[in-house]
Amino acid sequence: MSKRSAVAALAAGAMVVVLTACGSGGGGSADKGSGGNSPGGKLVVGFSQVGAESGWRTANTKSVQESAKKAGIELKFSDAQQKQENQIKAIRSFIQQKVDVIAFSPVVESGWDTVLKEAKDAHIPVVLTDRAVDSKDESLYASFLGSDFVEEGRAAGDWLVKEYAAGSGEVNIVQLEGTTGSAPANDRKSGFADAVKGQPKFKIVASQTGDFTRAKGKEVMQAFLKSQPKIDVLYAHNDDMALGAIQAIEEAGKKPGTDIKIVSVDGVKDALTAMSQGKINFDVECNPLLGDQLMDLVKKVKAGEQVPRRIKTEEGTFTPEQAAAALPNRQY
Ligand code: GYE
Repeated sequence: MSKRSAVAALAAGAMVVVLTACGSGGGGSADKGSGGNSPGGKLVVGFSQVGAESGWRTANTKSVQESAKKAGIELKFSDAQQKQENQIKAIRSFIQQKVDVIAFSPVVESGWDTVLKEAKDAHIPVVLTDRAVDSKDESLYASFLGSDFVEEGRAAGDWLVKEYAAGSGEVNIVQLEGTTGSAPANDRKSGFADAVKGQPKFKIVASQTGDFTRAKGKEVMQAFLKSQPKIDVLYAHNDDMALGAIQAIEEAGKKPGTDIKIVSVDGVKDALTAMSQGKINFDVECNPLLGDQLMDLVKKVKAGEQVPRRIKTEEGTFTPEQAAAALPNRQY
């Protein structure tokens, strides 16, 4: 599936490279045993997912589950509902069950050292996927597979700089931030700030978290519209918040994409549809289809093979024309 989406995006003129490595072996029934190299030699992986907060996340979960099945890996899946304490509990339970490998997407960057040390002491390797941790001790995890969120933020900012080229007046920006303390919120914010810094005409007049959800994106945008007399641009850290904000803007009698320009991140189908209707002006792609690469990584880690510390997903960007061209083949 990742290959197909890459082809679609390439056809649309966006630069998308998905490094895919398919696992082998058939699917099969789940092993309810105490885990760890279950009978039949099936690899058991404990996977702690952030939640189901966005279209990106839903696509990511589906990709991981389908790829595990395809690779003949038993996946113990746990949804943390955007709470770190739930992820810590899930990881402890995976340790108890003696899974072969633990994979997880950390909801926030800080506060993982203790539980990761517990996994290390139990000799269970950990692979990070999608989001990073800020642990200084690199021996606490084997590898990190995911996007470069700083680059994504920078791409959003670079677009803005081009859009408002020399001569244009003051540009008031409101920012919808992702989950507080999460790697994509921290990095998309800093990458964007970096791209517009040194150009005083760009003013971030309000910035608040919308927790990566549509409902919160709408709510916070409503508040921005009330408190800010002039908003030129909305920068949303993900598409779901942008889509919620679009509703708020329309309900306030304004035209999204025209009265307020919108730049967002993810590139999910609903956002590409909104783009083709002129409601989002620029979207930076973040690829959720990490399943095949993750399963390949997990197998290598379990086999004791050398793996890269950091595996980056390469991504592109969408203009409205590119979005319209990519839409018919978009999988998520
Ligand atoms: O952009 C957002 C999701 O971590 C890259 O999490 C992911 C982000 C994604 O909720 O939609």
